[in-house]
Amino acid sequence: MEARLTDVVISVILGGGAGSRLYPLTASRSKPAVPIAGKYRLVDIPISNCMNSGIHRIFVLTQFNSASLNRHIKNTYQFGSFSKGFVDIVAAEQTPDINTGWFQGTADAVRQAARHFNNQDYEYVLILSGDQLYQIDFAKMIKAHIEAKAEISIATIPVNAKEAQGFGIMKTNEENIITSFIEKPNAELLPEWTSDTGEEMHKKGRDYIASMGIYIFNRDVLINSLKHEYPDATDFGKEIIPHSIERHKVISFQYEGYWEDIGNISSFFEANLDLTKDIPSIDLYDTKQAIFTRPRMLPTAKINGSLLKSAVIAEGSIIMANLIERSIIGVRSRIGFNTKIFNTYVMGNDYYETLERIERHKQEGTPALGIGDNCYIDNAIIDKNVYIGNNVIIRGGAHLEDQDTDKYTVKDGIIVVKKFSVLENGFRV
Ligand code: ADQ
Ligand code: ADP
Repeated sequence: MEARLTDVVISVILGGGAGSRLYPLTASRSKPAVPIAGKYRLVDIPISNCMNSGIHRIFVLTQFNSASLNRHIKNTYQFGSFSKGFVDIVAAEQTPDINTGWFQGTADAVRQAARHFNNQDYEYVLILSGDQLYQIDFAKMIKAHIEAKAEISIATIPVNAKEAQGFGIMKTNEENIITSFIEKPNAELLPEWTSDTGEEMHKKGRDYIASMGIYIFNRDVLINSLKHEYPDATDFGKEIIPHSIERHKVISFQYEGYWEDIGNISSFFEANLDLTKDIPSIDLYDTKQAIFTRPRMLPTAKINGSLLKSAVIAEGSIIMANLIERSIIGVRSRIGFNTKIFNTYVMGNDYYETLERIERHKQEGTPALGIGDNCYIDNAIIDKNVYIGNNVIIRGGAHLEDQDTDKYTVKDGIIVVKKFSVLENGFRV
């Protein structure tokens, strides 16, 4: 099955629209390049799921093609000359013949990218979101799609009423054929959209069948829909899927494992901190469903006199801190003496400073790369390459209002320190 899958399926990953929901993490990088879990990037999740499912031809659609995303993809996903595998980045572009501008929405993005992928030999397209955390075997979904002789399949998950308002919600018949679909129904409409999701799900209040934004399309159905049937449709959830229910055989592939949409700061933060649990919802230690990333050849982490509780520490870190609790410390982090860190995702650094440079910072009283001495950090995301001095206090929480300054942003009580920010000695939020 594995060898065949990659011959008949190509995968298209929706790498992000305007990226405003993850601002400021997307201020200077495209969404697929946003770091997660101490050493990975967002795009590693859907790509790894494809690889583990035997799908090796992958297109990543992004609004801008940053140098770091390119380098990451090029240096991570290499296929031998005997493989047809590749991971290609397709950026929104303006060409002289078609005045494309930015991708308008998910369907528009795939329509424009079709000229890059449609010269491939394939029968099915797997369309994936770039901002979800899960480990799914797509081979099973494709098998179900083929066996049901479906034209479109949608991966679905039971959700509760509150969540249902943020998703595409559907009804199915006994053959799992989707009979109706509504994108993000408001509270008044909800009662009409409950389904029998089984006793176990019903007990948890998960009575709605939600689209995970993961689709399989037969080749001709996709190209026809985008080019001929709905040439002006910009979105799958709002337009293509609801219209297709009437014309095509669209089936639901129900999934009940861990799946988390991490499209905004608060869900991104929680999903990262979930990894500090004894048994996290996503298993990064399961080699059968490994999440891949760029091998960096970094030295080991070095820790001196710190108390670590539920801490995830990435390679290349140098830690003198007093206490780190329920936090993720990313690659090449440097954390000074007597510092305490709680409920925080420190993304780490892209480089080290030399000992001479660090000495000069000391003499000049300027912060060095990393986090200094005697700091207190709680409820925060510290983006890469920040220079945090000594005696700095960053205390997030419900008491803070949403705000955006040149050095940090507050969203839902979480303080996000921006990439390359310098927080001088004694700085307080
Ligand atoms: P949303 O997640 O709200 O709902 P959308 O904002 O369209 O849908 O994003 C889907 C994915 O595509 C995201 O990863 C996003 O970053 C990316 N994306 C958006 N615009 C893009 C563009 N122009 N170019 C490239 N990528 C882009 C969708 C479905 C719902 C379903 C949820 C599940 O519409 O029916 O329930 O996903 O999360
Ligand atoms: P990683 O995958 O380890 O996070 P990348 O290789 O994608 O890192 O990014 C490293 C980035 O850091 C590159 O853009 C590189 O140019 C940049 N970089 C390396 N050294 C320095 C430095 N001394 N100052 C500023 N940027 C640097």
